[in-house]
Amino acid sequence: MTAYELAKAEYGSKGIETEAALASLKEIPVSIHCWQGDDVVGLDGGGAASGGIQTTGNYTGRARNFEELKADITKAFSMMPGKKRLNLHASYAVGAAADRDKYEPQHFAPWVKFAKEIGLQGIDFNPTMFSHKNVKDGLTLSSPDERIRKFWIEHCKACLRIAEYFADEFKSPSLVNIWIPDGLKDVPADRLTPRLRLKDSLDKILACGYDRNKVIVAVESKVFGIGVESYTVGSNEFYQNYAAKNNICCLLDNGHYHPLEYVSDKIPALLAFYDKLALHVTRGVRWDSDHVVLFEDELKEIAKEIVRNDASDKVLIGLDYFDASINRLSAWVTGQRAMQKALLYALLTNHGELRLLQDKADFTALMVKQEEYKTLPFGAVWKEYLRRENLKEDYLTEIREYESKVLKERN
Ligand code: RNT
Ligand code: ZN
Repeated sequence: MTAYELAKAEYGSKGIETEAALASLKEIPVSIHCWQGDDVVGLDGGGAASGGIQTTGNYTGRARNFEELKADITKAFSMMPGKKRLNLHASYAVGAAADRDKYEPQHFAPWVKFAKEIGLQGIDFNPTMFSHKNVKDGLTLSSPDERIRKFWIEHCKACLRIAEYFADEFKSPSLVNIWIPDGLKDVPADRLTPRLRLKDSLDKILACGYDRNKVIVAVESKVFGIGVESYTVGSNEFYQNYAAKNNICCLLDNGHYHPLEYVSDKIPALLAFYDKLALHVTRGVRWDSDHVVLFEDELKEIAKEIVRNDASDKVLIGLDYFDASINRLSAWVTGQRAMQKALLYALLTNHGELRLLQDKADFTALMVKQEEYKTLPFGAVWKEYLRRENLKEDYLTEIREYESKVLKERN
C-alpha cells in the first residue's frame, strides 16, 4: 500500500473521504496577487508603495517591467496547484499614456491575453489609490479637496469598466476591491466629516451604473497603517455598514484588525447577512506586516469557516502579502500552497461529527477529537494532491535554478 492508500484508509475510518476532499480542493479558486512580484511598485510609474504599506528587503531580481513580471508569474504560478485567478492593481496598466482617471480596458488587454495563455480562470481588480501625486495630505476619496475626490472617483469608475471587460473576457465575475490609505497620524479634530465625504464618494462611484452580474464591488477596512496610526477613515464599522446598506461586499484582510480579533470569527458573522464576502489572506507579525502566508493556526481556522459552512462560492479568497527579503517566487508559491493546504486540512475534517459534539455540549470529546485530527496523515494526502496536479513537493530546487539563470541577470 502507498502512503496515500494508508492515509485514505485512516481518514476513512473517521468518516472522511479523501477522494471527495481532493476533488473539492481543486475546484476552489484562489485569486493570486500580482504585486508580490515587484514589491507593489506597478508599471505606471507611481514608484514604491506608499500610503501606509511597505515592503522591506532587497532580494535579487525584482521584476522591473511587464515582460519580467509576466515571466515570473508564469514560473511561480506553474508551481501552484488548484484553480487560479489573477489579482491585478490598476497601477499595473500597460502602456498607459493617460493618468489613472482615464485608464481603459485596452491598457489591460495584454494582461487578459497573458492570463488566458497561462490558463487562469479570471481577473480581479483593485483601484490603486496610493503611490500617486493625487494622494493629497494622505487622503483620496475622503479628501476635503473636491478636485482630489473627483480624480479618485473617476479612477474607481474607470476600474469598474475595466472589470466588466475582464468579466466578459473570462465569463466570470470580477471582484473590484476598494482600499484607500486615508487616515491621520495623530489625534483628529474631526472623525465624522471625512467619513461622510468617503460615503459620498462611494455613492458617486456606485451610481455609475456598472453591471452587478459582472462586477462584485468590495470595500476593505483597516484599523491603522504606518503614518496613519490614530485614525483611518475606512474603518471596519464604516465599511460594514456601508456594504450592508448598499448591497455590496466586505473584504476582510486578516492583517487589518486588532491582533486579538480574528477574521475566522468574522467570516461566519458576515455569512449570516451577506451572500458574498471577500478575503485578503495575509500574515501579520505584530502589525499589518504582510508576511508570507504560512500553514498556521489562524489560516486553518479561516479555511474551516469556508469549508464547513459550505461557503467556497460565497467567500472569495484572495492573497495579499509582499516580502522582498526572500526569493519573491518562493514567497508567492509558499503562500499559495499554504492556502491550499489549509483548505485541504479543513476538507479532511469530519465537521458534522464535531458540530454534533458541540450541540450535545460534549466539550470533552470535542477537544479530544480536534486534537486527534492534528496527527492524522495529512502530509500523505497533500503529496497525493500535488502528484495529481503534476507538481513536485519540492519547488525550491526549480526556483533556485530560475534565480541563477534569470533573476541574478537582472542586477
Ligand atoms: C493595504 C491593503 C491593500 C494592499 C494592496 C496592495 O493595507 O491590505 O489591500 O495591500 O491593495
Ligand atoms: Zn489587503
